[in-house]
Amino acid sequence: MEIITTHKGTDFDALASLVAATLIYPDATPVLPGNVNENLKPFLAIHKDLFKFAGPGEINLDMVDTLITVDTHSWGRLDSRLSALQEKPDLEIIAWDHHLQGDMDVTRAHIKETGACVTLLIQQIKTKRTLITPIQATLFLMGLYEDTGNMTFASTLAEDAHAAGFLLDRKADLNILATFLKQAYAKKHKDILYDMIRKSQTIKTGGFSVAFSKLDIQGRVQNLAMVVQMYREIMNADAVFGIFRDLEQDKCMVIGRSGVDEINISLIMRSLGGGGHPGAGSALIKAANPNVVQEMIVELISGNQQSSVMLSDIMSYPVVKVNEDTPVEEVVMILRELGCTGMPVVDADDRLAGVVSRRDFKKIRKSKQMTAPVKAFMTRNVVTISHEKSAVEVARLMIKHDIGRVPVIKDDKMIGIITRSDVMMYFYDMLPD
Ligand SMILES: [Mn+2]
Repeated sequence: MEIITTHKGTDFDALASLVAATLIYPDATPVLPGNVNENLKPFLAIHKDLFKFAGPGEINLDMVDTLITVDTHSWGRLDSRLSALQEKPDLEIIAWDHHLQGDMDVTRAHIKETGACVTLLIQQIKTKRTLITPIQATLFLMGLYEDTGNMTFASTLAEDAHAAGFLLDRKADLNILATFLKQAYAKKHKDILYDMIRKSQTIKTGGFSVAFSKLDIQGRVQNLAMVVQMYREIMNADAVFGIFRDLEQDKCMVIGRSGVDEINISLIMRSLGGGGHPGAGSALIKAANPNVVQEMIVELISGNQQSSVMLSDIMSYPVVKVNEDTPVEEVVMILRELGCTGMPVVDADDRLAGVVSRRDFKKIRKSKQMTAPVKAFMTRNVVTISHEKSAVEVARLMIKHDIGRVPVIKDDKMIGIITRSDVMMYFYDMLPD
């Protein structure tokens, strides 16, 4: 006998993957865990007859020879009534998962870090040309939207968007989708969100703004991750962390979201004993003080920054510069030869005195001004940046001052210059090795 199951606290991605797997393995029995996510209940209440799920208690485990698991491949995340399967030595395990971590001894793995797990199954359905109904397409799209935050989470891949396009082609109903996905926000979530904003604290680290909110919560609150996602959108920070302390159980739930590559939530959460994706993840820490948890995260982020790219790695050097006494006509010639629009000007001690660009020479009216020293025409208030700063900070300076060239300063000396194309190369990951 073959069974398909997914993780407890089943969310839309897990449910969608479970149903999608029944199309790929028509002979297998889908087993829905006893404990499902709160926002799934109204959907299941209406659609129950459509999907013939078995309960974990109804399965005779002695008969099971193949376990197909979706959206998880960790024994601890399955309904505990299935845990005896762990003892079966010749159990065949097929896993479809978008989490890389898992402790199952998998026979056949379909594991890839996509935004939603259901994407992996949809790809298979697409290849096999399996027919799907509009209702199935709607459910699959709900899973896809929920796990990718409507395609906005950094973990979203092109594959997820292709899968969404396929489902819309198969008549997924966006009205139904909006109805059921919206239910995720109950009054409790709204209260938590308000509380998070009220207690929010933004910290600057490594050129990034990171918002933290620490709250005490009572009992189990489902869908905290979506609240944290809304919190990120409102705070407009590069990364956010919600630290939720359950006083009764003496544990902290940490949920993180990041919109920048440099802050990898998966790495941070793994250091805290949890897991996730680069853009989203969580960890459950026993007997922890929320302030200490926050300090740990700040330390992990600043640690990450050190290993990331420094300005000195992306800047252009050596810098072509001129002395402030150089005649204008000579500077004009140098600029023309190099094909650049401007360059830095230094004093006799090789300290940055200003910058000059072709624009500055528009002020020239008389021909004898061409022999005047360049210092008469250069711009003296130069925006510079310290060599320890990040690429994000230099990009912000360029936007703020509308400049395309920022000298990099170390110990009072100019060691290089950052241009727009240097920054572009960095952001689009085109750095030479
Ligand atoms: Mn998932």
